[in-house]
Amino acid sequence: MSRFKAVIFDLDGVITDTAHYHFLAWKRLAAAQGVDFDLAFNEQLKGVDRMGSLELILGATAQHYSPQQKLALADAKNRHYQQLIATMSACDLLPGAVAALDAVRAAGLKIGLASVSKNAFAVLEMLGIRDRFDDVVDAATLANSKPHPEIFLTAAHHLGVAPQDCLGVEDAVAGVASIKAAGMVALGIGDPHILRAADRVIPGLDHFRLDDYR
Ligand code: B16
Ligand code: MG
Repeated sequence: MSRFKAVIFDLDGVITDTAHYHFLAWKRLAAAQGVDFDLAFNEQLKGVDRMGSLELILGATAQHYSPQQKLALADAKNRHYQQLIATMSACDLLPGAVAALDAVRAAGLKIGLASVSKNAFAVLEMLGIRDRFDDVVDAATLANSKPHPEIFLTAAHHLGVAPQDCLGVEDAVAGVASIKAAGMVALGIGDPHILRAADRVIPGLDHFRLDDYR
């Protein structure tokens, strides 16, 4: 018996490496605006929604852009991102992702997806795993981006499971903060020095074991 009733997964950087495509698209935009942008800065953008990411990238120069100009920049980034992910398929699932979903299902737990990406449904379809989730939160319905707990609380609510009975799985600092603010146990995917607030950190879902939490 698992101590959880549901596992709620992030998408980008956990199930598939779209984080890299977000990075490439933002990098081109930043260069065109004459703003410095590197992988270390990109770490701060993981789990942050599109307009929030743009504000962080523009930094102090954001005041020189009108709301319409910002929307145009965000749209351009998204079009570039969608070109980059257009050829995604099941080959782009990260190692251990399907096995982890299978293990959670076999244990009788509910499975949720908590991605702030408005492209999440399209990415799940391309990966061929949409039907493996009991609930996929629609990012367009959210008022708050991670690190606010809204997205993980919404997923738990849709699944009919209390937050304390949920395990949240995240690769982003903002995402782990969102899980902890929701009152859930946080499994970090990546570097324990970066994901300090997580209850446990593993390098990838190929190291995922539900038994670790008995
Ligand atoms: P979009 P997650 C997040 O997804 C990404 O980590 C973040 O880098 C991105 O800006 C955000 O989605 C919005 O994505 O522009 O496609 O709506 O990590 O919550 O799955
Ligand atoms: Mg992520």
